[in-house]
Amino acid sequence: MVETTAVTKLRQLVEVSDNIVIIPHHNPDGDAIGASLALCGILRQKKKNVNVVSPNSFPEFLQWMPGAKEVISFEDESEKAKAVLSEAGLLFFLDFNGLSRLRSMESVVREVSCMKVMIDHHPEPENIADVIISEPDASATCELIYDVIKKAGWKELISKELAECIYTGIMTDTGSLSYNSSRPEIYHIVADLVGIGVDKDKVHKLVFHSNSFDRMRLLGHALGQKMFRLDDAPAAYIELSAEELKRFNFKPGDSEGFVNYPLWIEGISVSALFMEHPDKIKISLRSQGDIPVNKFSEMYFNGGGHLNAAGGEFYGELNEAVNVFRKELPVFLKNNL
Ligand SMILES: [Mn+2]
Repeated sequence: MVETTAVTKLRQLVEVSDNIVIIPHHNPDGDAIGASLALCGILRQKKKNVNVVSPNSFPEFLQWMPGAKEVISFEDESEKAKAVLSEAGLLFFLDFNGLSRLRSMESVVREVSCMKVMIDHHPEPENIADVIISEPDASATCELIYDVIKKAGWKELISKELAECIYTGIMTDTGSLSYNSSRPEIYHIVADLVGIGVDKDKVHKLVFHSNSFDRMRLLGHALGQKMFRLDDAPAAYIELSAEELKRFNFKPGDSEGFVNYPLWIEGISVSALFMEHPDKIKISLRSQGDIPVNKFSEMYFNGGGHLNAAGGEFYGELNEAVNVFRKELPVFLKNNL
């Protein structure tokens, strides 16, 4: 859990700062947005001028959260974002640990000279902040945000709405507590949040029962036509070409979770999703047990991430990326298990 000394420093920085900017990673997910909006809601009650500036926009299924409509997207409103950043007295980096995760916003943030706090749960943090709260064992950044709020003495400021933001991050980063959630702490936090009034069934519906017709059809196509398994490794993968994405009116976020499905097959321990983008092939990897897909992604796909969940990129043709996976994964598994 979060060290009290770090929280004390964080609280002191908040006390002396009026303009605070909270920054989630590029393509923010439920955890990044949930943590950002929860912290934003708390700090506004502390009478601070707080803005959330995201590198780009985030999906519709997270827009119900309090304050979501006021999040400034750097990609869409860069002048406004730059103005807010230039006046910042304190920055929070939430749910990422390297400035490259900000993509096109990185250079602007590097120029901001104020104090910075990072709260994150990804491995191998970079030294990008004055206060670094980095807990790779935590299920979600929202778990850490809850602990920070509690230890800072702000717990009574957590409304039902803010508790639902925190719950969303825990729910989305653990697949509704189905993975990466074996430590008892997380259940104590969920119990507290439900005690505050979180309607967990409502949150589940808002986040997961909000698929577009196109997305459901793309999922059907992916599983029915484009999922394959390896003969010489307990692995399966899905590949989707640019043409297929176009055919199903692909929007960012539509493929969220697709990579998990091959793991539902008996005997499959490694899963991959390959998607052809205009300038590169994007790869998501998942595994079960001790298989380090982050290491595999570092070696072959210019990426990294968690032991059981990693991402990467490949510069070349879709079939070349798939062939690297088919050829190298069996060797990798022999050498790493
Ligand atoms: Mn996260």
